[in-house]
Amino acid sequence: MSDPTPPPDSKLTRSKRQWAAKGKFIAPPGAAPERDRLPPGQHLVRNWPVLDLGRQPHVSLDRWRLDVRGLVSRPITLDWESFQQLPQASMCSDIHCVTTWSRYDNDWSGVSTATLLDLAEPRDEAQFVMLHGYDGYTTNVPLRDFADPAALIAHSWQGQPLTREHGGPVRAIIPHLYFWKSAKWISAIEFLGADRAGFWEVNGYHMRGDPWREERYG
Ligand SMILES: Nc1nc2c(c(=O)[nH]1)N[C@H]1C(S)=C(S)[C@@H](COP(=O)(O)O)O[C@H]1N2
Ligand SMILES: [Mo]
Repeated sequence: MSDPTPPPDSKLTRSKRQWAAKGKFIAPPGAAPERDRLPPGQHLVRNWPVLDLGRQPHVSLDRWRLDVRGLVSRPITLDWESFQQLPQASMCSDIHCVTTWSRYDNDWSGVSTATLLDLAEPRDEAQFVMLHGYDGYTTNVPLRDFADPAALIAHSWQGQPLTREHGGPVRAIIPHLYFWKSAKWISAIEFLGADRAGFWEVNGYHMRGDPWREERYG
């Protein structure tokens, strides 16, 4: 039988002593325990699954445009250069897909939705947003959720340009709602006075999609 107690100066003992000194594995004050991070009915994955309608459009940067239209005072069409010249933001957030997988710690960079709201100035009647993708996909979100400080129109993930399968060159990220609300290959942001169902919403999915309330189906 081997001795269960490592000698006091072994490598293991030393590293454990260092962990204790640094408080390793002890959550910093104010940090949420892990169970408060995974919404009900979700399980954690380390990979990043690809989900779409089976069509992954090729959108070259010179042809890429983003329209901001509908109930706004200043409709705008951004090309790649003008999009890159807007103030850039980075945000780390978790993905929660309605098919029950969640993926933690995704570093996104792009343009904050707040920046686009400042530019386009939605009118008072605007209460909802329809996001359109180059593949013909649509998804609706309340304006309040679109305007969330963590929401952005992202061109990068973990410091690298978004791959085409994950919605590159640019996709929406609205991290506090189920991931089907985060339109890939985004082509237009349309402001609406009344809610209108997008692709999955017409097919029975929830109009808002809050994972913490399990708003999976409408
Ligand atoms: N344009 C577009 N955006 C889309 C979809 C799509 O089919 N087309 N699928 C949605 C769904 S159901 C999910 S779960 C996420 C998947 O994103 P991912 O493939 O990067 O994981 O994209 C969402 N955005
Ligand atoms: Mo999804």
